[in-house]
Parts: sequence; structure tokens; C-alpha cells
Amino acid sequence: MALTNTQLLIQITMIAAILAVGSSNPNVQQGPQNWNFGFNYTNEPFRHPNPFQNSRRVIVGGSDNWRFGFNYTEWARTNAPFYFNDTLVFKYDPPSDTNIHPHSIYLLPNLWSFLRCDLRWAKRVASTTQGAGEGFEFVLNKWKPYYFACGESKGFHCQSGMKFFVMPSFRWQ
Ligand SMILES: *[C@@H]1O[C@H](CO)[C@@H](O)[C@H](O)[C@H]1NC(C)=O
Ligand SMILES: *[C@@H]1O[C@H](CO)[C@@H](O)[C@H](O)[C@H]1NC(C)=O
Ligand SMILES: *[C@@H]1O[C@H](CO)[C@@H](O)[C@H](O)[C@H]1NC(C)=O
Ligand SMILES: [Cu+2]
Repeated sequence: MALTNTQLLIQITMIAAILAVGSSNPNVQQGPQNWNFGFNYTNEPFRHPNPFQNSRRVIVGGSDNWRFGFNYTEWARTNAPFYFNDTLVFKYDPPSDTNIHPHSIYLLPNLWSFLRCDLRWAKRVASTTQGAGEGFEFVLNKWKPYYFACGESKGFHCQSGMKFFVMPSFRWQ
């Protein structure tokens, strides 16, 4: 039962249409990877026909960036799902005369330390200066839960809302 090229193209277009619905978040930009299966998609309305190789670039906090006084648990909930290979971008100002309470990024080892903002076994992934400019990029390239938190002020920033949890999912789910 050989499919003609037209039938195949129609099927791919339908799959792309279904998957395109999930990517309408304003904080999300499409990543650089882009396959086209060797077809010429110039006349197609869908610019990202391959659902598996498209990674998103998500600014953590959106226009609020990574800051004190913002609830990132709430943000992560409204911006879910996150996908395998998505890039999270953390933007925050480095320490300076006008910025005496800078931020950082830590990964907490488990749900228990996440809930308590217990930083004792946390691993620092970005220092107070690494969120400057274009921000610090973190790729969700493992299939595991990620517990992010700000590590400054001995857990006070974390307790005030600067923490969130992400479990990347696969696009075909
Ligand atoms: C795709 O189509 C565009 C415009 O119709 C054309 O300029 C381009 O050469 C085509 N690419 C391929 C690989 O056929
Ligand atoms: C994730 O990214 C890696 C490295 O760029 C790539 O080899 C892999 O195929 C990607 N996996 C998925 C599911 O997108
Ligand atoms: C952030 O929002 C979550 C979910 O709405 C809530 O459970 C939590 O208490 C909030 N955290 C802070 C520090 O306000
Ligand atoms: Cu902080």
C-alpha cells in the first residue's frame, strides 16, 4: 500500500496542524533546529513541520525575568508543559551599587529540599553574574524533574517565590 507523495504531505500537514496548536505561548520562541523532510514547504502555512526536533526557548518569568517578589511556581504552572530539549533562559542583573540583592540559580536534589528551600545539597548552576545580558541558558536535556531555586539570602529568595519545578515531557505525548 504505497502512499503517494500528496497523501503523505497531507498526513504530515495534519500532524503539524495538531502540534502547532501547542506552541502559541507569547513567551516562547522557536529554536533554531528545523527539519523539512526534504519537502519544499514554501507554500505551507506551518513553519515548523517536524515536532520532534523543534526545541523552545523560554524566558523564565517572561517579561518579569528572574526577580524577587514573583511567584515562579505559578509561572511554571501556566507555562507548562515544558519539553525535552527546551531551553530555559534566566535573565537577572549582576551585583552592582544599585543592585545589592542579586540572584543566582541552584538545582535542588529532590522534592523535599525543594518544598523546604533547603539549599544544603543544592548544586549551583549559575552565579550572581551569569544572568546578565542575554541571560543564562539551561537546556532540559535529561528526562528527570528539575527543581530550580534562587540560592541567595540563605533560602529567603526561594521561600519568597523564586523557585519552580519542571518535568520535561516528550512532544509526541
Ligand atoms: C522551494 O520553493 C521556493 C519558492 O517556490 C524556491 O525558490 C526554492 O528553490 C525551492 N527549494 C527547493 C529545495 O526546491
Ligand atoms: C535533543 O538534542 C540533542 C542534541 O542537540 C539531539 O541529539 C536529540 O536528538 C534531541 N532530542 C529530541 C527528542 O529532540
Ligand atoms: C505561589 O503560588 C503557589 C500556587 O498558586 C502557592 O501555592 C504558593 O504559596 C505561592 N508562593 C508564594 C511565596 O506566594
Ligand atoms: Cu534571588
